[in-house]
Amino acid sequence: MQTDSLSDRILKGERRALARAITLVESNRADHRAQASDLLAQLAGSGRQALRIGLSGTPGVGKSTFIESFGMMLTGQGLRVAVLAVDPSSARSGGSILGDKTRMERLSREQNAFIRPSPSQSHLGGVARRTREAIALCEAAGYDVVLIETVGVGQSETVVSELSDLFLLLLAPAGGDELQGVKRGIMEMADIILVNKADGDLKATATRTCADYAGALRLLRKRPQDPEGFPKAMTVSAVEEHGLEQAWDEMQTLTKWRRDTGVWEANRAAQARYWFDQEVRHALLARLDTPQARAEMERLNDEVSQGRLSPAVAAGQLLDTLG
Ligand SMILES: Nc1nc2c(ncn2[C@@H]2O[C@H](COP(=O)(O)OP(=O)(O)OP(=O)(O)O)[C@@H](O)[C@H]2O)c(=O)[nH]1
Ligand SMILES: [Mg+2]
Repeated sequence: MQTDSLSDRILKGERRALARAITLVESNRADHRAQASDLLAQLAGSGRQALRIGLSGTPGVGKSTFIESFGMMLTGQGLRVAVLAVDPSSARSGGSILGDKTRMERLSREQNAFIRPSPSQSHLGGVARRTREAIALCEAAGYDVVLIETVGVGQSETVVSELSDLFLLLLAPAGGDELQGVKRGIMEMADIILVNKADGDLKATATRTCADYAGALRLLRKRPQDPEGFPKAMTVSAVEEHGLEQAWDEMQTLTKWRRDTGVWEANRAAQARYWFDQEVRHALLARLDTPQARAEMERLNDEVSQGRLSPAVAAGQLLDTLG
């Protein structure tokens, strides 16, 4: 009954209902999780899809500033924009929540915007599931664009790229040898590299940096999910709001091409398979994390260390007891 009305309110696009629903999916309480599952099942048929844009970049590169400017531009065009964050390190010194609230001041007052700070979870698997469910809720609530921000610390980019239709990498203007600092794997995930802070004294450096990255991107293997000219590098200034419309044009060009060629659907299907696989793995690992399983593991550990059982036989016995 209760979740019924919540789902109606979400479908109507009520932000408070959406916020409450996200609180349910973020909760560890069993009754909340059950409500969240019901709710997601009810909303699964809404058929609404947003453009999911992943955005990554090292601390201080201007992610929050970019999201504010870019988000304002999108809402200015009449689009509804949701912002979610994936922040695997709950230890991060308040940067994400406090920083974003102040840096996204204009966007947070915007009627057509919804901003949700990162859930404070230390476990990336848990964060991934919650973010995935939060995205589904935002889509059901009728948001046109969902921006998913993550700080560039390695593994979280993979999570975000597996949740996104487009992946943007925000980089800072830098001297020649900085280019090697971007890991190849992250470069390969990017659909568009945005060299931010292309303004004032940094403009010339940003232009040079952008040309360097464009060169590096050309050396990557051509990807089947891309039309001619992608992935590409561009300069933007989040502060002066330059280059944002061009960047949005490129995103739309790429999106249209992927939709027309079936790459979009194939990518979402592959992501669904990826998350199914991840869920199975996490569920299996969770079964090892019970007092009984830990006690049995302890016992078998002794058997193995004293040479009475082989590791393979002991593992088999342990798995049998999990049932
Ligand atoms: N000159 C210039 N400065 C910028 C631009 N965008 C952001 N900055 C500045 O860079 C600093 C960091 O910006 P944020 O938007 O907080 O960066 P962030 O990537 O969100 O940082 P974290 O949340 O700590 O990871 C701030 O002082 C911004 O004013 C830009 O386009 N040009
Ligand atoms: Mg930030």
